[in-house]
Amino acid sequence: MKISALTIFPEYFAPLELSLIGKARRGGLVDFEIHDLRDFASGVHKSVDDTPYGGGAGMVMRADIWGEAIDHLASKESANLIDLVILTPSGKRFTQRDAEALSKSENILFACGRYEGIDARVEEHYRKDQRFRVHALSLGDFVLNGGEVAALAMIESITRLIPGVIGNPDSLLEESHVSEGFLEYPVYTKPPVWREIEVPDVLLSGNHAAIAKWRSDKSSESRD
Ligand code: JCQ
Repeated sequence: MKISALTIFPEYFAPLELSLIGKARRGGLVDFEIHDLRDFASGVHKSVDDTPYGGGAGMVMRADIWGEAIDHLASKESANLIDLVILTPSGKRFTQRDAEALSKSENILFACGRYEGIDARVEEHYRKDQRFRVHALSLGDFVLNGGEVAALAMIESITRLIPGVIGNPDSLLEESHVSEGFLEYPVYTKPPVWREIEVPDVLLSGNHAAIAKWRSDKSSESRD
């Protein structure tokens, strides 16, 4: 799988070298290419934004620069289909289901916007382009300064589902319930009493059927 990102802050993606994801990359299970959008800007100032039509505060990222960048990156790819992910607070909420679907993609391109967003014609244009499957996605109902942190979170959730990235695939099987609307259950380890708080008796009972039932009951309890 090849994952690319277009951003004006490539340094945000440094953590992809770390931990399990870094190991997956070094092992050839996933390939990352981080590109600076500013490389596709012209003029002395290399400006990527301009004032919004209709007025209002802030700046909007220019469609022509995004178009040049996306076309250039796509022209170098061999995949027939590129999953173009546009990070935006107004997008569809990203879930474990989306992570599972995208973990089967051959080629994903994350478009990380800044300022008040990307000119809406970029999404419209690539939705009509047969080479792309466009996903406008959000991490949640809050505003970030840019799409980079949202992209990093999605990249982590997608890459850990690639076969071979996680050493013990049993842990993936157990958490597959997460995508079916179940929450995980509370977990404990030694010592059995900590600051006067005891581990639930059932977990020390050795009764595996009772433990499974307790965990299932706890899993469906909501936290909010
Ligand atoms: C992503 N949840 C929040 C901010 C506009 C592309 O348009 C915009 C993108 C951003 C950055 O993304 C987020 C976000 N998921 O804020 C404004």
